[in-house]
Amino acid sequence: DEAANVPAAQKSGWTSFLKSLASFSGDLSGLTAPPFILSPTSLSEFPSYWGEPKDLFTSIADGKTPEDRQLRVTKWFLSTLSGQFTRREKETGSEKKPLNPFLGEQFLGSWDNGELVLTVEQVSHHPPITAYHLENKKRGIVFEGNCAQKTSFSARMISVKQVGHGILRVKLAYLVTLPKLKIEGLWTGKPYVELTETSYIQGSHGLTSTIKYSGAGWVTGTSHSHTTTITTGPGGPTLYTITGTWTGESKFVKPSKEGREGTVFLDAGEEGMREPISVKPVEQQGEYESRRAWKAVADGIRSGDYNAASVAKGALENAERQRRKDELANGQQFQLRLFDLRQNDPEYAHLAALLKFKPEEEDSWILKAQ
Ligand code: HCR
Repeated sequence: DEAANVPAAQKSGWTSFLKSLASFSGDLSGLTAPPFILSPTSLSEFPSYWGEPKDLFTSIADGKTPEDRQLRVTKWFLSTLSGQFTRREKETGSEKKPLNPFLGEQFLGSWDNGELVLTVEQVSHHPPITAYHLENKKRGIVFEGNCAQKTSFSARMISVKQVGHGILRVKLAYLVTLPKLKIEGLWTGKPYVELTETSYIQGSHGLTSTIKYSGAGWVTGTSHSHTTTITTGPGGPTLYTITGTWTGESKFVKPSKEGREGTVFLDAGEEGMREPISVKPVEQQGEYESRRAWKAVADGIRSGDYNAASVAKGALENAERQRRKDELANGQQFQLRLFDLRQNDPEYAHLAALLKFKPEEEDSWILKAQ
């Protein structure tokens, strides 16, 4: 029985879901999936993974030199990956299909009693694009970005290209590009994520981190592996080489400066290094906040009342469709509440040029002044 992890009553639903995937490319959010694979969490919550290693994030501001800061930014980035890409599989046994945020959906929360604040808004519905802003004002550090996904299906797996970028600002600026992912394990009904190819962190001072991902059956044969180099620029001499897994330990290896070879750079599996975000209780949230807006759907999924979940989801989606129709009829355009669109963002263009990277899109979303 190949689909061993699929509940008996949902096996035929799963098979037709996989068939519909095979003939599909674009945005997965529209596909109806069988209940066992539905997640009660909206994609608008995912930017909280950037803030979970909160101490590593904030300590970027303690970096004394460009090199020291580049190491700290790289360490923070690597430490976010296991939350982003393996958390759900670890906690629930498989990756699941998140709720598709509605236009203007918000996710608001913080760490350290409001010192580190996350603001998220769904800035586009078709295609789905999420904008986020993570800031510790006291320490003068901001990470702001946007993300969208382009999915395609091949060789029994889903390939997800992340579109978008983040810019980290702390004295200088850092462009953070996002890795590609593959969703494997579909046939057995236990989807999980592996990262592939390369992502970069380009500092405005010139230093570049190049993170190469590999999985089981690849170079190292170990899943969730990476080899990261910090160079004086794209293709420049190597200052540090770091290798290991982004879910566990990474070490400095040759060539690395200052006799660091063999020492530990990061243990991403260390307990307590990632703290979940704090959000207001649902009753105190605003009407556009994710957990309030999706409550009935999430409750239905959690309690196994999929009928209630699907009725509530239909109601929300119909109301959204009606809003768009009304806006069209009244000649109005939806106004974002938290972010402003910045087309051809010059800061992004500058950093992308340093990286010698030809971006597909150059739009950014910037948090409105509050
Ligand atoms: C691909 C994915 C939705 C997008 C998720 C992203 C890329 C969102 C931005 C975050 O910063 C990082 C991130 C992590 C997730 O691993 C990734 C999700 C994994 C699965 C999900 C698909 C849309 C679900 C497909 C349905 C399958 C399980 C049948």
